[in-house]
Amino acid sequence: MPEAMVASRASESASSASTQQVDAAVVGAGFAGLYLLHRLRKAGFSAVLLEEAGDVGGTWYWNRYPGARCDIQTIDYSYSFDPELETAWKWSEKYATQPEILRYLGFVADRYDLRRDIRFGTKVTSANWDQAAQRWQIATDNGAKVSCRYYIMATGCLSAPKPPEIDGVKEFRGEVYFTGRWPHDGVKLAGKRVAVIGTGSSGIQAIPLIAQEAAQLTVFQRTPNFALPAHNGPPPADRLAALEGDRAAYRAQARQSLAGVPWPQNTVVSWQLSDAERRERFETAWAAGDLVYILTQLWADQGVDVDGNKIVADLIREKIRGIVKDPETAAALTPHDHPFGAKRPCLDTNYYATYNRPNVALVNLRKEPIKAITATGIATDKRSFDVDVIVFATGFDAMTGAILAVHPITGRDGKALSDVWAQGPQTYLGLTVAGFPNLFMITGPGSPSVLSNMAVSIEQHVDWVVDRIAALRDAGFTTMEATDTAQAGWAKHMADCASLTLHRLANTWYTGANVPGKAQGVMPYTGGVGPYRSICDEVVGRGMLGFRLTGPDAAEQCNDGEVVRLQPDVRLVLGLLASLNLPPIESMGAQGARDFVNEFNKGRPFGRPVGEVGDGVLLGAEGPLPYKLYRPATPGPHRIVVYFHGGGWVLGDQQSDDPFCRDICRRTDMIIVSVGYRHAPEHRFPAAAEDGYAATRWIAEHAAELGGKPGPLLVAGWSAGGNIAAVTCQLARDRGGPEIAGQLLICPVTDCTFDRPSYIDNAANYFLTRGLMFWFWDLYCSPADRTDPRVSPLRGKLAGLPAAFVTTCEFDPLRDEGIAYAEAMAAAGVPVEQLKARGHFHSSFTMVDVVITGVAGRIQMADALRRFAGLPPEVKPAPPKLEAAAS
Ligand code: NA7
Repeated sequence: MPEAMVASRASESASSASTQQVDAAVVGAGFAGLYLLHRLRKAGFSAVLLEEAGDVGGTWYWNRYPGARCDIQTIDYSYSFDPELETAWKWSEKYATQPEILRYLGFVADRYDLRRDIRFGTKVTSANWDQAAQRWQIATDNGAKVSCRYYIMATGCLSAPKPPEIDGVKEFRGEVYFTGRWPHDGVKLAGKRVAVIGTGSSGIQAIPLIAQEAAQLTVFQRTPNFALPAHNGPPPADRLAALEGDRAAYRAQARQSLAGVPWPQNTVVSWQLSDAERRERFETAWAAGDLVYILTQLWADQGVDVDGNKIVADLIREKIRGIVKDPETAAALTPHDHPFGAKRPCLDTNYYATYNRPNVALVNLRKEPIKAITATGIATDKRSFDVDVIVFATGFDAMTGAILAVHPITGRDGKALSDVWAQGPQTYLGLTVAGFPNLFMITGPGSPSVLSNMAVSIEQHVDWVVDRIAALRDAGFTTMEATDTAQAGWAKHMADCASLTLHRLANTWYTGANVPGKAQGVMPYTGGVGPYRSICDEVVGRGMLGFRLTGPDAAEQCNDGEVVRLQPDVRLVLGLLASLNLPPIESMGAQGARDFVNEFNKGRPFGRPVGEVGDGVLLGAEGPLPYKLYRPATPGPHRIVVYFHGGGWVLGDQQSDDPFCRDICRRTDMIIVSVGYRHAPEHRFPAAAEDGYAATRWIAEHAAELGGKPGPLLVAGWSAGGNIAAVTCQLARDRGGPEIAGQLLICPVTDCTFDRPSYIDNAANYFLTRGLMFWFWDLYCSPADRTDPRVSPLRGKLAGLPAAFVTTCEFDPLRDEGIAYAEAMAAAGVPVEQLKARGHFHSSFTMVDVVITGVAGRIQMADALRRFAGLPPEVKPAPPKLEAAAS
């Protein structure tokens, strides 16, 4: 008998004595739970939804404090699964209030007749995986137990309020309220002295309204937060027109966007804009009253680069100072300890202006921490405040609390989820956990969740989960469980994504920092909604990669592996290149390929400003060669790095690696001279090698004229340029100078054999292909010459070379010859450091400001150059060190 039939019969007779048998049990009747129930039913599953509250609504059921609203525009914060539902409901405001959102969710529950399968007032007290039955057994505090095949947590991310962690709350004789558990019939504050503790989104929304009603309001602030005016009103006409003009396209764009709201991706970086242009963009964003807009539409580097972020943060600070009249209060309200957006920014209505009211005071807890709550109020270490009411707006045990705090969950072999997550949440895709078959989380830790428009993320998760379990059922499988490999791979990918954005630089509930003793780490997925969706789809496309599927009627299936091994931004770049369907570069002919590269380079971000960029001509092996010189903004003279560009001895020129030269110039505080050496096929081997050496000699001889410090040079190069740099060092040693203090070789060509594993593993899919390398070699060097150390330096004498830093990338055909060269030099007694960059491809480090995850590597390279020159490392705050690739 199908489980659905058993279930419907069982649910009719559900009583505390019997067990309700269903295919799926869902916990939580908020946005996620309601849509789940609808989708499960439509897919033919029997389901029950267990909800502690007395009605639907989830977070919108509990958070009834004054001023509670959504902070994503409500037309975006809505279901999109049913076009008829969309047109059946009209939002009255740009940011709907809690009562209106609650009405909407009630409307949805009625429209799809969901309440008949919801057990309200029912708290789950335990959930255990029953290995023999291959089912979850669930106990509740009200009514029948539940036995289900699939157990799905739709518990939300911010539903377990955090205890106040302040002594003496029980002593207080006045009224105490928590914003997250606000009384349904409201609270009368008129004529009362009120204290609010906490200035996150809840506090910031509630404070202006409480101030209007209370006789006196004292706000206790630990950390000031960035808040922007919501400019609430009716839904903006332009957004509404965009939605109604083409609803399907609007929603589709939201699903592919980074934050789940259909704004285009910004490509202009801050230093491409003048001060006036930046201010204009900022004022537009300030007036727009939209968090996602200001977080994504100003300039592309604001969320990923501290310098780009500081510009917007400073402009907001200026606004705060402009609104708050008392300078001391303004200073206390101004955030300084985190980048804008790294902690959840808030949307407000008259928040800062509220502090100009005579009945409002701010207590800066950084200057006078709370000592205790007393019978009559709050005592700091300096003063006592007598109050009638204390409002705790102190937040939640976010993301994990919502799942762990609900009840004990025990998986396979009696493993408790709380133990498995003791050091922080471990998940695969944020949806599943190894060791917990058929357990799913909607917007769990490891998914974009709170960094996205929840409505969009929820629909994607629910669709993915329900589609998967329906497909399993149809294929005869009964269980699905993430593998340890897949889960560990996801943790690595999460960490890679976290190094992309600035979220890691703030102590927030995103990282668990708001709960004493909680394991720390960025919990939501920072790689974006669109990329996340494509990864989930890829898991399916690759045969449920990373899942073990079992069932009595089917042979076990497990395609084990890690779904993303590339760095997140490298994955995006390669995806974009693949989508362009370009013909192979080697099919374009030398001139065609050069034109293509020039055109391609026009689309990349400009390099960052340096002190000066100039052009000149030097003497190469057989005549003049152009060069480009990058000078730091600091007073000279500076050490000089001779740089050789990439391009397979065929493509590129002295300015084709412009952003990289600027980056290294800024980070090393050295002059970079990028040499325009001769190219094949017009000038074949050994033209490039001899030019490299001759140019280095010329630069050494003219160092003072170039503004350089006397003393040894440094050489650097990427790809074929790395080859020329390596060869130059050998020639300089053998031909009596010039003196070279160190060599930086980035993905260098070092040898003429093509059968190392990296040439085979990375032959086709990572932009620099084996075919392209063959073509470069053919144009530059005849087979008979290829073992000459001037093109295969690995075959030369290696003792006595300058100290080296060798960078290789995991997904690069040249990886293994770079490593071989580093190892061979080290064996010959040369001081060598290696960076084996995991998840990177051949162009990762020269795609400055595109491959953001390359920053850490570029810092390491710049530090190496400075070390070779006897200078201390660069002083900027460094992101975490790049980890070596597993061999
Ligand atoms: P948040 O954003 O976590 O804010 C909580 C606030 O309470 C924050 O200002 C905290 O300061 C403060 N806090 C927490 N504990 C204490 C103690 N013990 N003493 C003093 N101050 C304290 O929660 P919200 O409810 O406002 O918002 C949650 C999310 O809901 C929001 O981001 C939106 O996504 C919707 P801290 O910053 O930790 O120093």
